[in-house]
Amino acid sequence: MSKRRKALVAATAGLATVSLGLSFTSAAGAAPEASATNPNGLKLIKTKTSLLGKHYWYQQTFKGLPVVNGYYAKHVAKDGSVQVADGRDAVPANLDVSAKVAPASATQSANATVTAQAQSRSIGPNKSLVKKPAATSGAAQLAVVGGPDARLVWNVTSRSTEGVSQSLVDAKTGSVVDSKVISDNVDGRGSVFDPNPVVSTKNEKLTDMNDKNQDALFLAQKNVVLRNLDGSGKLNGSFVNIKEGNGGLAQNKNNTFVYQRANNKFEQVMVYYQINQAQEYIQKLGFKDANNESQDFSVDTIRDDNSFYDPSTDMITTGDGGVDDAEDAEVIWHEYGHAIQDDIVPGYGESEQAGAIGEGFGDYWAVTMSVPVSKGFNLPCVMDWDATSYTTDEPHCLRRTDTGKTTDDVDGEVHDDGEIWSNALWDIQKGLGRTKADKLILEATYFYDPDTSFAGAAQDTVQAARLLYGKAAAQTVTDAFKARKIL
Ligand SMILES: [Ca+2]
Ligand SMILES: [Ca+2]
Ligand SMILES: [Ca+2]
Ligand SMILES: [Ca+2]
Ligand SMILES: [Zn+2]
Repeated sequence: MSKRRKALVAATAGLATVSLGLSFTSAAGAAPEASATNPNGLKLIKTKTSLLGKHYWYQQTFKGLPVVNGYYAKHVAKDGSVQVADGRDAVPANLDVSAKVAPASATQSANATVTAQAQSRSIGPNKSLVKKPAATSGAAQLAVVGGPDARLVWNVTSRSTEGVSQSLVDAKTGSVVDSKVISDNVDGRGSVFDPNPVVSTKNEKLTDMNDKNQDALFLAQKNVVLRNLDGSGKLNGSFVNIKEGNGGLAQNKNNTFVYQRANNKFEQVMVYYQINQAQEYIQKLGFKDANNESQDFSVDTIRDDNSFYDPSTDMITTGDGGVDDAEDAEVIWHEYGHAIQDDIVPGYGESEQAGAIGEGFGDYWAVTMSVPVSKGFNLPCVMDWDATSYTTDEPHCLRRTDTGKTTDDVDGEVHDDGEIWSNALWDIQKGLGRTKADKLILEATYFYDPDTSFAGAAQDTVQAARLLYGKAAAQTVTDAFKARKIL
């Protein structure tokens, strides 16, 4: 999070016509700790100590109200010499500080502005279909704006999909005079499994032990940078919003989120990190509108050994049955696969085969996301860690992308039949490499019908391969689908 700084303003600016409400009561350079030496209307808000001295930061106030962005700092060197940075804005001495507009209505106007701005900047052809960014009210605070347009305002902090916004609402007229996003995308720190402890330690013997901390699992954790956070101190950012979490939301004002797996907040960090990885990868492939939004998550909030994507609320929920689902990135990525498809094809999955393609794509997406971090270990095995709770065979896999199933094996259950589809996609990756495969598979998705069939979606995929990479690539894709008896 960066604080906006303005250029230093000369203390005498505008003094001819307006009063700063200041009177220096003693010579500059006197002991700064004594408030009597400072101009009136300053409130000490922070004292910092550096190698060379002390730094006193003051908020400018007017009739007891903060002056927006008005600051005053005193830097006192070890030898006692004082440097002043005066960022105060002039305020007319007769400015009336009684509000005419109620804080609730100021908040409402501010939120409407923030929502409209976020909406106008959101990307994608379906933006009218996606959920509106919701600005939620913070506390409105009465404040004063100085300078040539001095006025009394309500200072409203709102949150939207763009992060944290500050709006200034004229407290006399109710008009929004300024609204801007004040949070930056910041990096935080976290600790995760990547993709899961079975794969990263190549150990099929690990067990859940009812979510207990274990040395072997602690050693499987990896320190990572959490990118694109909005700086609010929560796991909320450009591509992920941890909206609900069992036991409360992870929060840290320094954006440091290091937990062990017995702490439910560990799963929240997993979701944040692994979804951000996925969306960054998608954008690197060139797709700027494949679920390019802050995807909502509800983490560990159901007791089932299950996770799901709910298209009606555009929310992914992960359960904590067996191994907490969100301790395995492949569960997270599988569900994100559904969110990607639902974002690209409104109403996706309206037929059994479309549903199977959805499951197969989710599994494939989990596997392809695992490729760079799995060092080749059991790549086609889906959810190696989560599956330790309910499988005895090693390797532990919920499903695989190399079962060899064909359409002869269709049984009408979407997850089972998804293995036919995921096997084809995996073969495409083996034939063309990860980047080309993922690019053409995502590209093809834009052409899917909501009720598409294996054959229909396969034809879209062949076509995407041909247009992106030519005849030979299209043939590789065709062969992959023929091997599954899809084409
Ligand atoms: Ca856990
Ligand atoms: Ca979404
Ligand atoms: Ca589980
Ligand atoms: Ca795996
Ligand atoms: Zn699924």
